[in-house]
Amino acid sequence: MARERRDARPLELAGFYQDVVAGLSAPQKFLPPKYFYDAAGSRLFARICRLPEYYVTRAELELTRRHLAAIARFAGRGCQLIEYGSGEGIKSRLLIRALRPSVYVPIDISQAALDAAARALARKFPSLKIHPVLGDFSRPLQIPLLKKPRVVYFPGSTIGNLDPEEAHAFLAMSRGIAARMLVGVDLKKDPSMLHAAYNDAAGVTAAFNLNLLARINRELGADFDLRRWRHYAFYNPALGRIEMHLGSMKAQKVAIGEHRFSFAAGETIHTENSYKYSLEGFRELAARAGFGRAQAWTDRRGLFALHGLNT
Ligand code: AVJ
Repeated sequence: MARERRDARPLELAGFYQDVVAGLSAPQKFLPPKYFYDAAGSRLFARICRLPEYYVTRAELELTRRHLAAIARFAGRGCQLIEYGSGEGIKSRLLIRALRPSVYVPIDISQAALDAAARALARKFPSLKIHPVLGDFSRPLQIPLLKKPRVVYFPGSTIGNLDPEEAHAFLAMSRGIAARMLVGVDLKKDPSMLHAAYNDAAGVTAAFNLNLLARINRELGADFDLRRWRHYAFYNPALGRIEMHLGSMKAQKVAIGEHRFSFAAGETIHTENSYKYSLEGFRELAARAGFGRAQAWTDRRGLFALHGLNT
């Protein structure tokens, strides 16, 4: 017998609430980074992509333009293109123009972003079949499998949010639906350059990080006092990742629904990991996930890589 849900909250909100309570109940408190992207967070992320310190977006766009013909040859014309986190869709347009896929499946956690992107692409490419799917890569999804070859496109170094075991599982799962993958991966580099990219002078990344607490206040009725929290991001060279945290500037308590959470002065909530891989390191990860042949394209400065994985 199905247990009735007592609250009238939509399922999505219930999931958010449960994830927040679970994360803040762990010894090292954490929040899942997928919740950054409400309307305000998505706008802040779009601003991050334009920051002088945040080389990631420009480097990936440059390498995509530079190697577009080779990338299209790798993917194969007329393929089914499945894209995770389609977002603003500038790279998607480039890729679609070059690949001429017969079917395009954009996947995004934001219904608004998905609708806007699908509408814009339908106007640009009237003969392209578009099947948008609402969801995120952290859970298995119902993806319509309509045509071969199928290519999974996972740009933006979103895979960097996963730890290596999760990334391995995601690659292995994707191999089950597509023989080929195009994965954007941020490269290891000078730690001070990484540090600057996540500690921009204009404070946009700090606002992006803090918006997660504002969102919990807005949607879950919590009482985080944003003046008592500070953005804290650093490169952890042993683990090869940027870590973003929110630091509690004094001992304080926060109420969320029936729950009360205590924070010591200087305690942090870990909000995001952003893993960086050497070309070799990512190739090894892909090989362990069952991709036999691999090639990679990089931007001129060697900051970012697009890996073409083939089974
Ligand atoms: C969207 C996950 C690729 O890790 O660089 C940007 C998110 N966080 N600045 C990244 C992010 C802080 C971004 N990804």
